[in-house]
Amino acid sequence: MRTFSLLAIALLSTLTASSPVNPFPSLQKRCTNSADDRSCWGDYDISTNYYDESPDTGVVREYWWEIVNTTAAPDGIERIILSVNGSVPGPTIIADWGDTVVVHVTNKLENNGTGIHFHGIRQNYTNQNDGVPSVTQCPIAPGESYTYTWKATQYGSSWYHSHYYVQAWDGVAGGIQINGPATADYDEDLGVLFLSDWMHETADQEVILAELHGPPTLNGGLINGTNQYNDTTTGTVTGTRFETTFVTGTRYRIRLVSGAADSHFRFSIDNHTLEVISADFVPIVPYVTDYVDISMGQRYDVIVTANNTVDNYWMRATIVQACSENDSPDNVLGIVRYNSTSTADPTSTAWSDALAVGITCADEDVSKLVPYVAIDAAEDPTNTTDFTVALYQSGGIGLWEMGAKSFVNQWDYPSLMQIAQGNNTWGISQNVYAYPEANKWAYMVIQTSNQQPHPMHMHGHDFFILGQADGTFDAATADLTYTNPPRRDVVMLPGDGYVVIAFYTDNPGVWLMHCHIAWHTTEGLAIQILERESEIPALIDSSTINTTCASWDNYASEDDIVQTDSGI
Ligand SMILES: *[C@@H]1O[C@H](CO)[C@@H](O)[C@H](O)[C@H]1NC(C)=O
Ligand SMILES: *[C@@H]1O[C@H](CO)[C@@H](O)[C@H](O)[C@H]1NC(C)=O
Ligand SMILES: *[C@@H]1O[C@H](CO)[C@@H](O)[C@H](O)[C@H]1NC(C)=O
Ligand SMILES: *[C@@H]1O[C@H](CO)[C@@H](O)[C@H](O)[C@H]1NC(C)=O
Ligand SMILES: *[C@@H]1O[C@H](CO)[C@@H](O)[C@H](O)[C@H]1NC(C)=O
Ligand SMILES: *[C@@H]1O[C@H](CO)[C@@H](O)[C@H](O)[C@H]1NC(C)=O
Ligand SMILES: *[C@@H]1O[C@H](CO)[C@@H](O)[C@H](O)[C@H]1NC(C)=O
Ligand SMILES: *[C@@H]1O[C@H](CO)[C@@H](O)[C@H](O)[C@H]1NC(C)=O
Ligand SMILES: *[C@@H]1O[C@H](CO)[C@@H](O)[C@H](O)[C@H]1NC(C)=O
Ligand SMILES: *[C@@H]1O[C@H](CO)[C@@H](O)[C@H](O)[C@H]1NC(C)=O
Ligand SMILES: *[C@@H]1O[C@H](CO)[C@@H](O)[C@H](O)[C@H]1NC(C)=O
Ligand SMILES: *[C@@H]1O[C@H](CO)[C@@H](O)[C@H](O)[C@H]1NC(C)=O
Ligand SMILES: [Cu+2]
Repeated sequence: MRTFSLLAIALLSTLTASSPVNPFPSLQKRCTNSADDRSCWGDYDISTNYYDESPDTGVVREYWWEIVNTTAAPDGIERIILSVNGSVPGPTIIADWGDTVVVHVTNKLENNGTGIHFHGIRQNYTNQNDGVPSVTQCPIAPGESYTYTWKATQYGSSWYHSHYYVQAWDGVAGGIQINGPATADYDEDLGVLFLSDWMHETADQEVILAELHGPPTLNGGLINGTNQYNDTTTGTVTGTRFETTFVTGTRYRIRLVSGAADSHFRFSIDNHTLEVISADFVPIVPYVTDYVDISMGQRYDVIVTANNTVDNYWMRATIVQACSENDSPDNVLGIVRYNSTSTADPTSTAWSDALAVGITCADEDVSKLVPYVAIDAAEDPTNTTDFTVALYQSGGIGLWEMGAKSFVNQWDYPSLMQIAQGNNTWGISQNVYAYPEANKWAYMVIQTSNQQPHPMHMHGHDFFILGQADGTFDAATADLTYTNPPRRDVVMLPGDGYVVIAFYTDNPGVWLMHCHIAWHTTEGLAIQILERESEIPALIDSSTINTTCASWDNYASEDDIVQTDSGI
């Protein structure tokens, strides 16, 4: 396996060998990325296998962020938000493939710890920068700072978010854009378009309702941090829509990122098709569609050609009601204008099916998500673990489990500290699954007999989706694909169904795997993958773990902080 693109190697060596004018072959750019050749990227290109190699630009992109408690009215209704530097979404991280990203985070909150996770980022041998309080660090105490450093070995679109309690859904989240090659050409990159659901109470109020009564009804959604809200009891419409202007003939790349707490979106633009070029961080063979279904934590990069009549068109992030309650599911709208001086609302009609009536919350069909760099998964089921996702009640609170137990890890004793101390006594609720050997395949069969679908996210890896279906998994009859299956970092576990995924043990660390529904993360739907434990101590800076934890312990004891959730 790991079939590195032989074509690219061959091409490169041919070019460098037959290039007498350049005395520095390693500096020779094979080609220049341009609107009409997005497949190339200097000495690398779209066929480079980025699990094996990535450029080394030497460029460092450095950010200084403050996590602050403020108020905002993204849909015209003011409420408390917690955020990076006061905006929702926070500042976008923009880097090139092969750059190093450094983020200095200062916790300016009064009453919460924090920690920033860079979703989908592989953190190749940099587990300690994964930003998960209770797993890779203690929470950053109020007044304290923490520096995250990682290399962009992948390219594409994603987001970062707090992994402390439900802070991400009070606003501590923002986009990540890593420039690199693409599987189709476009003229202009509009950047990350951040899709979120929204509530007028804070997420930490909503999560308590979720625990006691099940998922609460949310109030709407935002497109890149803004939208209108129509209070149907009073008829008052507040807020402003996201707008963008198209110039006829231009091909736009839009990086769709779902940062929703508990909503599955069907995204579309009236009268415009979407050419989908990547799923999460994985470039795919392009396909054209009227709409794309995007679940929590997922990303799709799409190219939209401005080839329609000069007019105004709705952009829709319809909330699919089959898996969550929302009082404005059809009102998550933005506007595409060809005429920038127009201020009228569009009168355009949705594509049939774009309003998502009567559909289930499902992923784009696996048959469409064909990775451009083809990699096969080995057919070797010796390391298969079976997981059953289930809901149960405990002390009047709903908890989810997928491992031995509903997940709980301690903020003040993160897994990496436990590993650094050589303490191999894992508690049952820590749901630790050990993969000690390097460069082996591991398989997971995740099954549920509950009707609720779950977007399952793995840290530290793209996994391979071998199977995804309704019903009960049966090894004898299941239709599993090992030949270039879809790879990504969030997959929807269908309600009353299963997924079979594989990953390759090429990244030592302790990696969380969890459901990305905000409430379910808090309610324990998670496990830890303990990968190549013997190699982890050499990779960690235990002095940073110790000082972060010492500050946290001080704060927690002075302020009587009691951890009531899963720790993630
Ligand atoms: C990941 O890290 C390992 C260890 O430092 C290194 O050998 C490998 O080249 C890295 N992979 C990529 C794609 O940069
Ligand atoms: C965020 O705020 C910090 C502190 O004020 C400032 O130094 C930094 O430039 C801001 N960053 C962005 C991206 O706005
Ligand atoms: C944010 O401010 C509000 C109002 O002052 C306060 O009640 C809340 O505890 C603060 N939240 C955090 C996380 O500091
Ligand atoms: C975080 O702050 C919110 C107020 O903004 C508060 O309700 C919540 O209890 C705090 N949670 C933790 C775990 O510190
Ligand atoms: C969305 O907002 C982010 C953060 O402000 C910004 O970087 C990005 O360009 C915006 N996206 C679009 C499509 O306007
Ligand atoms: C707001 O909702 C009311 C009641 O459903 C509806 O009559 C009205 O047209 C809506 N306003 C806008 C601007 O969509
Ligand atoms: C836009 O799409 C609608 C519904 O699909 C169709 O009826 C209409 O003719 C289209 N308009 C244009 C200008 O293409
Ligand atoms: C617009 O461009 C898309 C993508 O190239 C194409 O599928 C579609 O047919 C074009 N529509 C029109 C009205 O030309
Ligand atoms: C653009 O919109 C303005 C304001 O509605 C209008 O006066 C103008 O005629 C429009 N231009 C075109 C080319 O449609
Ligand atoms: C070892 O780890 C377990 C689980 O986190 C914990 O309960 C125990 O106290 C730890 N032992 C020591 C000696 O720290
Ligand atoms: C697979 O499982 C066996 C038995 O638990 C274990 O010995 C082996 O090391 C595992 N392989 C990997 C990749 O960790
Ligand atoms: C971190 O703390 C542990 C336990 O107190 C101690 O054994 C270790 O030496 C400390 N490491 C560093 C680098 O300070
Ligand atoms: Cu879930």
